[in-house]
Amino acid sequence: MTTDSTPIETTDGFHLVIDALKLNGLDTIFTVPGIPITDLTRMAQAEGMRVISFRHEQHAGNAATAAGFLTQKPGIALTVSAPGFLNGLTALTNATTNCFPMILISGSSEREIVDLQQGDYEEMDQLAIAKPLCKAAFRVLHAQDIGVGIARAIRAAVSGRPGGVYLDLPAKLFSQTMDAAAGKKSLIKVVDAAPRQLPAPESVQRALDLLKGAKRPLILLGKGAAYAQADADIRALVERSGIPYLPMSMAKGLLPDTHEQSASAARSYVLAEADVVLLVGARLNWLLSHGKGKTWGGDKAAERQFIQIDIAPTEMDSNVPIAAPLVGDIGSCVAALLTGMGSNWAKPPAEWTGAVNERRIKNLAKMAETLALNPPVMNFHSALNAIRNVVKANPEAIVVNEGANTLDFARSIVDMYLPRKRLDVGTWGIMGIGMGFSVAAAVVTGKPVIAIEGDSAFGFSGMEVETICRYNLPVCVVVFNNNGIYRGIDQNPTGGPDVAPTVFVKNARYDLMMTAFGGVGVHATTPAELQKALEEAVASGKPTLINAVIDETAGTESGRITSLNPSAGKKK
Ligand code: ADP
Ligand code: TPW
Ligand code: MG
Repeated sequence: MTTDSTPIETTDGFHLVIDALKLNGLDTIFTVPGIPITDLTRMAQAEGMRVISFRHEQHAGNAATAAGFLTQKPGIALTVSAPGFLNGLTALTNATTNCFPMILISGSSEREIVDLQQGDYEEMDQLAIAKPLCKAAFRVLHAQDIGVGIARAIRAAVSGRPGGVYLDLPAKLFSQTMDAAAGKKSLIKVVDAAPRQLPAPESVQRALDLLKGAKRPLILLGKGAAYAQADADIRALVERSGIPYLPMSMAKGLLPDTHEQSASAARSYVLAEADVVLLVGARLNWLLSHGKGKTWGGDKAAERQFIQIDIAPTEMDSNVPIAAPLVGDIGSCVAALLTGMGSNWAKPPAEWTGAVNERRIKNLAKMAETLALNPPVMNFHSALNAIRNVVKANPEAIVVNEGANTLDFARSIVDMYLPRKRLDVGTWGIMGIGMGFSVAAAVVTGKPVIAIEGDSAFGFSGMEVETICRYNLPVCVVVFNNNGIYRGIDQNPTGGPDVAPTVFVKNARYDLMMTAFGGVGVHATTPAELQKALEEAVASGKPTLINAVIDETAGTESGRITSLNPSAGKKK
């Protein structure tokens, strides 16, 4: 019973949002504050949440995306209305494209005014705009529905194929009040947010039969396999089957890249020659040449058969026929394959594994020779060799990587030893993930982060070095400074005063951007200087930026995806 002297305890929209997130173990928000969410960020911090404030929403969104990949919990990005929301959309869409779980929460203006287009502050029909760009989109209009809204957002983000979810929270919602006890009751603690999905026994048998009959089998691990956190079983599948495997870039480290069954150094050979390919959380999209054509051996492609493990049934046959679809979560599917294989599974013919191994050893020796060269001007190889040494000595460090040549060379040169230690441009090949991913990796794991960045790539999120300094994060950014996009040597054919579109200010000092905010800046012109600075950064955990001067003539146009660029390769 209440009397006048004991007022009913109330809660409001702000607190219900915070309580709903916390109830579901979501304890970190990546954001840029402003109307109408400034108080939400303040109150979240007051309630013990980690609130990481960025300089631009795209990077807050990217941070949430990386957090989702690393933790299997949706990363939370929070933005203001219209422009802030739009700035967050690239990350939301990128998360969805990569099948990583994240929730973009944006404040929005008054529905009544927006819908009549009466010119509200930051007026925009955000829900309609977000819908085609994400896996699911919801709007909450009443405080008592906040619990449901957040529960639905969490389930949509992490169940089935993970993805980005948009949650629209109009300004008015935050100040709505309701009885505190009823508010508490309205919240939902999501039970089993990403339920296991067991594969059908007959699908498992079909896959095993196909694998058993293979003469030249190959396992292809994708970033879905890294996300699934079924590390021990995936390793057991590779080792017990004796099948050579190829990791896609973010699957590197699921088994150490130095593993003798890794076929990375014989990639073109195994893709062209394999007769049965087992895809584990990898799509046959452009990154795998759609499963056909020259990469896959041209005419030989017609005889090849695929087994595909994926949680999304509609992924099957998306590019080429899948002979044995295995639909379910990777953990359950791999476990079922292991059970079916038993203990005396016959290893693949020695003719095949021997041929793969021979090429692997030959190519690794060739690479070692190239890496040992120390040309007078540092190039991609000699600089990456220094980083490769440091990662080898610090396998727990997380590598973030973007650029064109800087990406392609780092992917093949820097070995990874542990799962989920490599974050990069992903399915889109998007520039701008660098600092957002780095901040998230440092915040959610506490481990050292090494960001290997093309000078162009770095520019997309460079202002976030202030964020890195502000939170004193153990991030070392290495800018591969070759004076431009791909190379620094293009000329303006007219001879006019403007430089060529791919060329930047020569000999720029990116290291000074870090010292401007109190971090450590190093100008490195030799691999020895680079290695020493990186070792110190990893050991000290101090925010560091190494300006690594790279031969401006060394790169190639579009790195290794010249085939997608109509002008690539043409001599200018
Ligand atoms: P990569 O770029 O490394 O080749 P992709 O992003 O193309 O990888 O493929 C990842 C695939 O993994 C997606 O098709 C996605 O549906 C799938 N996936 C993600 N998580 C799981 C999971 N837990 N179980 C099964 N499949 C998953
Ligand atoms: C959002 C197009 C692909 S790679 C790249 C651009 C601009 C930069 C390459 O130069 P960088 O690397 O980083 O200096 P390097 O080592 O070759 O010199 N906008 C977005 N995404 C993409 N992918 C581009 C543009 C692009
Ligand atoms: Mg460059």
